Amino acid sequence: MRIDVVSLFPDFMRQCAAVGVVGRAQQRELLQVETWNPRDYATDRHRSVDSSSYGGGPGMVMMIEPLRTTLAAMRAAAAEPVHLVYLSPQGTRLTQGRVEALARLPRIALLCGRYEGVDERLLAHEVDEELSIGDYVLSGGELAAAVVIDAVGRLQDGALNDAQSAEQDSFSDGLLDCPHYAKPVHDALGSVPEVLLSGDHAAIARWRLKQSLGRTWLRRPDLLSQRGLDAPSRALLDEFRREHASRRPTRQDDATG
Ligand code: 4FM
Repeated sequence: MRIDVVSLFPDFMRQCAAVGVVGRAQQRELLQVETWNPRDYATDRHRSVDSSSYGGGPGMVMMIEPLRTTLAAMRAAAAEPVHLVYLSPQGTRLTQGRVEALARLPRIALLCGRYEGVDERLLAHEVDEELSIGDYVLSGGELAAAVVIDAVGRLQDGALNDAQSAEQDSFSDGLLDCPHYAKPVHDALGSVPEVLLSGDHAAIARWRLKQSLGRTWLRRPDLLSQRGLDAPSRALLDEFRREHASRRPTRQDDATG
């Protein structure tokens, strides 16, 4: 898959995409990230990409012309149509489902805004989809684009090894992830749950699903109502609830009740 990023901070975007699983996916040629800087397509002697906002007010707005020229150059370097995503708090919330759909496309482009916004006419004519990574305000679209590159890049075939496989992810089945434990078995902070040491793979899978159901119920009940539960999962969650009601309180109860 190829991802083209239109940004005034191309070095930052390349560095974001160069680390960890996604960096390795690029080395293995499963993913290609290219950057386009609108500043390079500005035509006046100051290489301006922004101007003041009609209607008044303090902020600057990214102008149509440098962006249109940049996007034309980007699209001219593509054999196929390119699905252009604009990142902003006004977009549809990004979900793992949307990430999975984007990951199946051969090519997407991410448009990163700066200043107070991008000229609405450019957005209306060029953008296929507006996405938000969450209800908070960043100073530009770059970090949101980096989130998309990471989430989409790690799903490319061969990017994850067996241990990391995407089937194990939170949300892959609409539930939160179960707890994980590393060495040592016994510590002053507590012991690893015994079932995880039992070698009984069926019992371990059952425990993990129960924990996933229980945590989703405690922390993200909205996800459970979306998903609905089959009879075995409902029974497991009931078991979790009974154990949860009779457990000793923990620090996290301050936050989650
Ligand atoms: C976006 C600042 C465009 C300026 C932003 C411009 C964001 C988010 C975000 C900031 N993007 N999810 N939340 N962008 O805050 O995606 Cl011109």
